[in-house]
Amino acid sequence: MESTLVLIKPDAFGKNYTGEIIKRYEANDLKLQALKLLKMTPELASKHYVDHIEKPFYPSLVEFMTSGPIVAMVLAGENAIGKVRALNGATNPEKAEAGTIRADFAESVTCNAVHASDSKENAAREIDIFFDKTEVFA
Ligand code: IDP
Ligand code: MG
Repeated sequence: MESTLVLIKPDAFGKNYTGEIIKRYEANDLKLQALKLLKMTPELASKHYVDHIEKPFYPSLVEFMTSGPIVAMVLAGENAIGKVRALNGATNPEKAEAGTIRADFAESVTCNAVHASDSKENAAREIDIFFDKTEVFA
């Protein structure tokens, strides 16, 4: 069993897509192990997006990610990391496969509805950023 960290970003949360997005994960045999609503701070963003700090889009990414509440969750299941990224679709919604979450709900390459961990190492690191051990029900 694998676990992954998913964020529903401020654009999707603000448009009431949270329930529909979680429904898609659950319908694909992914199990919620943790769930919370929070506001990302610039400090939290710099930890979560540590690999992107030097990128030209980083300031606009932080502005967006701190613009409203987000939903953080841990999802578990067989091949959870790859499965969630496939359900989410490509980073740029214009390139996202039909039927994926980003194709259906994302606005732009920055405001793209969801985040998901991209490796086991990053999943463990990101879960630790958002959740205390006592908040994860494995
Ligand atoms: P991912 O979320 O699909 O893993 P990453 O390359 O890790 O994509 O980028 C992190 C986030 O940064 C993206 O989800 C998106 O919100 C934003 N982002 C990525 N590339 C660009 C870009 O070229 N322009 C603007 N924002 C971007
Ligand atoms: Mg990424």
